[in-house]
Amino acid sequence: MAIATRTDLRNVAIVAHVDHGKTTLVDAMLRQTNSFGSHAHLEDRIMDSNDLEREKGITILAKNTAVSYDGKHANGSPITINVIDTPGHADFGGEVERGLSMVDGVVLLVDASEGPLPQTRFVLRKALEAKLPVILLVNKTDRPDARIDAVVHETQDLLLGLASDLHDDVPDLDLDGILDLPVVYASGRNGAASWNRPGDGELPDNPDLEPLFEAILNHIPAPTYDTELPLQAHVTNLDASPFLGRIALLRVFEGEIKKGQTVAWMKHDGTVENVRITELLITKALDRVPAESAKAGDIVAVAGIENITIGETIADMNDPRALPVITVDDPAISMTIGTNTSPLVGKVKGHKLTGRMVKDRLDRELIGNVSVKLVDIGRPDAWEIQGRGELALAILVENMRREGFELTVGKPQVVTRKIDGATHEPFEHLTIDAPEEYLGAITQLLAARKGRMDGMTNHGTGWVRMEFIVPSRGLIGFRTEFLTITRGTGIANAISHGYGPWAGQIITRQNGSIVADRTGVATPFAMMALQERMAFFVQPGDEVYEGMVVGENSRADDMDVNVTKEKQLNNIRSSTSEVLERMTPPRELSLEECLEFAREDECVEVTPEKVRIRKVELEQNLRARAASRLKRQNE
Ligand SMILES: Nc1nc2c(ncn2[C@@H]2O[C@H](COP(=O)(O)OP(=O)(O)OP(=O)(O)O)[C@@H](O)[C@H]2O)c(=O)[nH]1
Ligand SMILES: [Mg+2]
Repeated sequence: MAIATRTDLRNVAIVAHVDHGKTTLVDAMLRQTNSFGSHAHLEDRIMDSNDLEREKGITILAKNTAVSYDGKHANGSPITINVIDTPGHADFGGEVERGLSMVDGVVLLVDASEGPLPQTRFVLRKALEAKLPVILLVNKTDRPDARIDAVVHETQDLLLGLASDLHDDVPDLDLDGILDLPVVYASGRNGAASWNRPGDGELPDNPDLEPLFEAILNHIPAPTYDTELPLQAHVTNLDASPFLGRIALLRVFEGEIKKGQTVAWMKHDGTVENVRITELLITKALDRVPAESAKAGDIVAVAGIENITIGETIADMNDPRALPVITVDDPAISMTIGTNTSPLVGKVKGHKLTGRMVKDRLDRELIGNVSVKLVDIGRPDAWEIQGRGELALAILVENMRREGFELTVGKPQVVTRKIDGATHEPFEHLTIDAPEEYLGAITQLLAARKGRMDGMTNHGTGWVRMEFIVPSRGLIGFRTEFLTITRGTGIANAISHGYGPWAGQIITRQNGSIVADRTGVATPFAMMALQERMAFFVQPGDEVYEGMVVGENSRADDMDVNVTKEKQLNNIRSSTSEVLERMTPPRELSLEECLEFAREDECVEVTPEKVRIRKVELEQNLRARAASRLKRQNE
């Protein structure tokens, strides 16, 4: 065995809780290594390249970039740093786990004001499990509410806690090494970093990111490999290009891979197929450029292997050796996705309507997205899809909608398990930051959702941090209500807390639905008469159908109404425009809000133009009969 080191290379992932500034920091790293040339115009958060990411302002997919560093810590020859930007939102945890499988160390960002939050814990735990060295970067030191010293201590406590937790599972964990963690202070948005702690709310005393690069070069080990071993590369991510078709991102662990070479593709099912590498690409800043070969340590993309998936191995054809599979946490939330079965289906030409199209699209999602699962529920037109959280599933639906699909989407449910004969459900660890005055209301809200308080700290700033263990089910539809009771000020974050016994019935919505009792067009006259008693989701002129939910009742029960009535309701003659002026504008629900709002007997109709909530059973008579049957059963 002869071990060699790639001193010209580092592979590092940037990990953190959502919004702590990862993507913005990567911008600064790209800019300061002149990765764009002098002419290129650089937008903010350049790595958040897909439409939904830009719209929502969050990272959804882990992505890699490569910068070439030849500053003063490079000792004369440039060093390539592959940087993986990961998403911070808990629903995309699978992306982080996959990102970690490509790198030799992580930069852990922690917001100088918010401190470590649930996803910080999650990513840090994953990094420690993978025995990756950690650099702590306290970010946004410029925030006026920064509390830098306290945040460093909280992070060290978290690290210590996790390390002792992990001690049993990972016996050879290097505790001293972990606790001796380098701390860099930065304001990523200003591209400034320093080893010296700035005052709270101040910029670091150094104008560039040199200390961060220094930390990466000194604390993230250069990739090593065994010069006698054959090619072994792991598929860690997938992409597609209109010209090259499927692209697989590989981390090469041993040996060398060449363009034109025939390699062994070692599949999940245990079979091995010989394939030719028709195109080999390396990443330079934001582009992929053709290359002739790549060596152990490199992160490269290969094209031309049509059905390759994440976690598979590319190996030497004469001596194929598989790498371990990449595992991700199990899904907790499921929902059904099927063809659109509403009477308004297919109103616009060119939409994707058939079960076959839906199924093909879902199958394709499975290939690129390791954190979702597809379950056959024995229907030709609907399937169950499982994912880490509501948002992850909502994003899939949103993407399909933009691709032209019409769908019926069921209410999100939790994925239960039978453990020793008893039903268990997933729980979440929920962390809440909110002004003190809302403490009572928040505790009440969570009690109703079967949450159990697990700790409370008062920062002494008028804000409190509360921690709860709560069934994942209790968090469906939680956000809207939480924001209402805290007047938009509260911050809530949840991560998976494993499975526990079923917590019993949870009532998440107090108000009933207003349901259209016939097909037609909503009229101002009908709506005027009803608006006292409800909040509408539709406006005059909108098409409605029997069984469609058109609003929220101010009382607890459902109510069927005629919103299409044409007759004027009073003696005073008023023009339509006058009536419209006196009407309360409808509440416009986004896709996510619709999914949150829907009850068990409701589902969501999704088309590229509109999202509507509807009853699963559209016909009023059948619904009434089912309801009275249920009532009799409960008596
Ligand atoms: N005050 C301050 N704000 C910053 C700094 N860096 C980033 N921000 C802001 O923080 C917000 C989140 O930044 P992002 O870079 O998208 O954060 P992220 O960690 O990539 O977020 P996710 O990928 O969704 O987890 C943006 O509004 C940034 O403008 C900083 O150094 N100081
Ligand atoms: Mg980001």
